[in-house]
Amino acid sequence: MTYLEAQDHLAKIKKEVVINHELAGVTKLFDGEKTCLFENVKHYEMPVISNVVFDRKSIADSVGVEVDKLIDKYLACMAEPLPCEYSQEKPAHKSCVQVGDAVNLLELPIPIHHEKDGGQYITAGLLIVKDVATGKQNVSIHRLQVFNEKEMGILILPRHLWHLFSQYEARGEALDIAICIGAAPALLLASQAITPYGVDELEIANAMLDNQLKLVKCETVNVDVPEHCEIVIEGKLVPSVRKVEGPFGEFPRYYGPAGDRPVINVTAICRREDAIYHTILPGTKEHLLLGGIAREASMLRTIAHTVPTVKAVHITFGSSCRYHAVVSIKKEHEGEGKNAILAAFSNSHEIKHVIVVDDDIDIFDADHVEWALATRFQAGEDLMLIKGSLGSKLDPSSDKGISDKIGLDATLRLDRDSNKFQVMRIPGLEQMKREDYL
Ligand code: FMN
Repeated sequence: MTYLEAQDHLAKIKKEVVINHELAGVTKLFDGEKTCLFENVKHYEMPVISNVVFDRKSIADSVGVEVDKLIDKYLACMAEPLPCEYSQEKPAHKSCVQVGDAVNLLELPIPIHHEKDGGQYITAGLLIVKDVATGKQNVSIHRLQVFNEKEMGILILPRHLWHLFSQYEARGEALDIAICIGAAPALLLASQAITPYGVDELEIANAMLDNQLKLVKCETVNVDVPEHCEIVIEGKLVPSVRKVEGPFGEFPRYYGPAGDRPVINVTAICRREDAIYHTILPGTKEHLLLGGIAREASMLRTIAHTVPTVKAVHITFGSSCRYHAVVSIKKEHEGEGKNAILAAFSNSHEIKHVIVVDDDIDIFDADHVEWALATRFQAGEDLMLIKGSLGSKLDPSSDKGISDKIGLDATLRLDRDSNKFQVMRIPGLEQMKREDYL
């Protein structure tokens, strides 16, 4: 809070706000600009916070680096995670504990965000599970629909949580889970890391936080959670039970459909006395950037295996931080632009359009990228079209996820006529300042 206020990044919403739709609307008004602290939520004592991180700088600041070093730091921490120690202190989130019959999710200010959402959704919970065979934990964020006081539905795409849950389900056993709401941004970012199964994302977060992350044990489940968070919901992912969850307004700004989904039975709710409830409004910069930065890091690493001179990757907001990648390379061999495109596609099935440019182009400036396309790209030579591969099922233009993809190589040929591509320049412009002429 102190940081946000010092940076003038905090909008304190004093007016009474209704939890359904109105809270989402105000969050949207400040999307990309400010964190919203809702101090007066109708029918609830607990304040709500949204847009906790809202641009690249706020994320970089949260892990103590400059924006242009964020991906490097993330990759370094993924390469060398740091095991966490247990805290010896009683954590603040254990000052109010509900167990058994006392558990009541409906007391928390959990919003309905969009018009056709199936109900109230928890969207900013770090879902932690422990693989008891290795002691390593897995952390991920999932949309969680509140069904009643003690039950939630969960969407689990086939990644690491699904991998562990399906083993328990095959044995007819429930999987212990904990959901942490109101944890530090570094933990949210670490939860999105694209790693092999078995890498503990809390250890990545600990590396990002310079070994300051301590854990505490849960009350009713065998899971360790961060010492500092506002609310911890404990529960069991039950085997062989499915209930209808959804629809839900998702990151591409369309609704994900309703379907039969696994169910969590809540066994405890622990919270700070003065807890603040964090919600992530789907499709906002906060939502998109958390996934986008993780994908940029992963794609940079993959492309570097085949094009070592890759400089940076930008997965754009316009593509919901999922579908379009702009890649800059320092081309040293003819054909590397197309190899970078192939590597980008191999990195993520969600990627649909890739543009590769030379390293004199600012890939975070859409006009600059378009200029490269306009003046360095010829479709007959530089366009790669791939038909009928797997894309994102949430892209409504795909056929149940089957999608065409294109790669655009807008790098200059190495044997070009350098006179034709001489970029015009005004001598001395770099040193000139407007104020000196006013
Ligand atoms: N992944 C899902 O499978 N289901 C979801 O409902 C879901 N919702 C998300 C909501 C937000 C706000 C964010 C940032 C991500 C969401 N994700 C969801 C993505 C996963 O959290 C992410 O891919 C994570 O890295 C998966 O971790 P795992 O591979 O360790 O299972």
